[in-house]
Amino acid sequence: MSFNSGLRRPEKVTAIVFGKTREFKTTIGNIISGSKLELVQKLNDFDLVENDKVKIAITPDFFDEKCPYPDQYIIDCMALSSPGPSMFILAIDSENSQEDEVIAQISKLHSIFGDNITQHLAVITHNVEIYKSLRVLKTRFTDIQLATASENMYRSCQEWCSERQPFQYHYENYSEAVVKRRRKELENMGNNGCPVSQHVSADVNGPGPSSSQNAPAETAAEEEISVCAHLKDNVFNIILMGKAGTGKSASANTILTASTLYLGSKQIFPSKLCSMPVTTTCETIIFKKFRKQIRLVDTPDFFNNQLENPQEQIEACRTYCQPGQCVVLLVIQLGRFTEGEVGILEKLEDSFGWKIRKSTIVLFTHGEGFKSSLGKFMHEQPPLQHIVETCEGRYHVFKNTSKDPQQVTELLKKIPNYKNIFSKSGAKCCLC
Ligand SMILES: Nc1nc2c(ncn2[C@@H]2O[C@H](COP(=O)(O)OP(=O)(O)OP(=O)(O)O)[C@@H](O)[C@H]2O)c(=O)[nH]1
Ligand SMILES: [Mg+2]
Repeated sequence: MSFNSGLRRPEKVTAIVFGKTREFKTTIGNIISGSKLELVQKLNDFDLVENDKVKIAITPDFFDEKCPYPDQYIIDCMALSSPGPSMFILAIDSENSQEDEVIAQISKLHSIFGDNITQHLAVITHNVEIYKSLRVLKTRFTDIQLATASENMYRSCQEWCSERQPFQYHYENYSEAVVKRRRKELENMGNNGCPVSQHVSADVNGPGPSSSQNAPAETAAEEEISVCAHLKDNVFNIILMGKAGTGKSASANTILTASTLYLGSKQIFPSKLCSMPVTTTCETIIFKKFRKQIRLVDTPDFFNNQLENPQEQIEACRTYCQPGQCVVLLVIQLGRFTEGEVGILEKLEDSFGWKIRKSTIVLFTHGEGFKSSLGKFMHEQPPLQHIVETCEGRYHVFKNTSKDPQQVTELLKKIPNYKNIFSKSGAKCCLC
C-alpha cells in the first residue's frame, strides 16, 4: 500500500472500518494496529480495538439490505467517533469485490455521511488483483485512496491522515443531540455492550418485555419514557400491523413505489398468497417524502401461532413504535374480517404498552375487488365498526393492484398531526 507522504503525523489514527465480512474488517484492524490486539471491546455489534497508536471501530455490515437497525448503527458509528474519525476504510474482501458492488457501497457511504467522505476514504483491497480490477474507481471517485492491505499500512495511514483535518460529521441526517446522547450511553456501557446503568423507565420493574406487557402506561408522559429510548432518531415511522395474509407487505410495497418512484420488478417486501406467514421478522426501509425521512416497518402477524419468536418481534417493533413519531396502519382485507381480528387493537395495545389507537389508521386492502358498500360492510360487522370508531373513524382503502400514487398521498394526509409532521418547519425541527 502506498499513500502520498506528508510531514505532520497525528498522535493516534482513528478509523472506522466498513465492509461486508467481519473477518476481513478485523484483519484490516489488526494490520493497521501492527499486532493482533488483545483488548476487543464489544459495543452492540461494533468491535473496538485500541492501542497507543490507533483506535479502530469495526462496524457491522451497513450494506446488507437486511441490516436490522441501519439508523441505530449509523448513530452508534457517529457517537463512537464523534466529532469525526481521521479516516474511513472500506475493506474489500475477495468475495465482494465486484466493481458495481463496491460503487454501491461507496455511494451508500456518500449518502449517509455526505460528500466529504470520499476525501477521507481509503478503499483497501484484499490483494493486488482486486486492486487492479478496481483502479477504475479512481475515475469516478477521484479523491479516494485505493490500496492493498500490507504490513506497513499503519505508517501509510498515519501519513495520509497527517495531510488532512479529521472528518467532521455534518448532522444533516442525524441530529447532533441524538448522537451526543448515544455517545453518553455508550460510554456507560461495559465491554460486553451491556448498559452499566439502565434507562429510566416508567415501569418500576425496569425495561423488558414482561413489564411493558403488564403495565400499559397511563399518561402521555409515561408513555414517552417507557418507549425504548435508544432510537429517538427523528425518522417518522409508518408501521404495518395485522393478521397474516391481509396485505401488509403488499401495502408497504405500494407506499414505497408511490413515494420513491421505485419501479424495479423485485418486491422490496416479499408478498404472496400462502397458508404460512410470509413475513416472519420486522423489516424496515427508509425513504424521503415531503422533506421528511420516513421508515416503513413491515411486521409479521405477532399473534400467529406459527411465528417462532413473537415476543422478540414485538420488542423489535417497539423500537420504531413511538408515540408522536409513528403511525400504525392496521391492515384488514376488505370482505374478509375474521374471528382472529376481533379485539386485535386491544391485543396490540397490551403488547406495545401504549394506546396505539391514537396513532392508528385502519387500512383496508383489496379495494379493487370490493363491489359492496363499505358503510354496509362495517355495519354488518360490529367488531370491525368498533375498531374503526376506536381509531376515531380513521380508515383508508388501498388497491394494491394499482400503481396510482394518489391513494398513498391520500393515506398520508390522514395521519394524525399530518400537517406538523410534514410541514417545512416541522421537518426542520425534527432534525434539530
Ligand atoms: N387483489 C389484491 N390482492 C392483494 C391486495 N393486497 C394484498 N394482496 C395479495 O394478498 C396476498 C397476501 O399479501 P401479503 O402482502 O403477503 O400479506 P401479509 O399481510 O404481508 O402476510 P404475512 O407476511 O404472511 O403476514 C398476496 O398474494 C398479495 O398480492 C390488494 O389490494 N388487491
Ligand atoms: Mg408480509
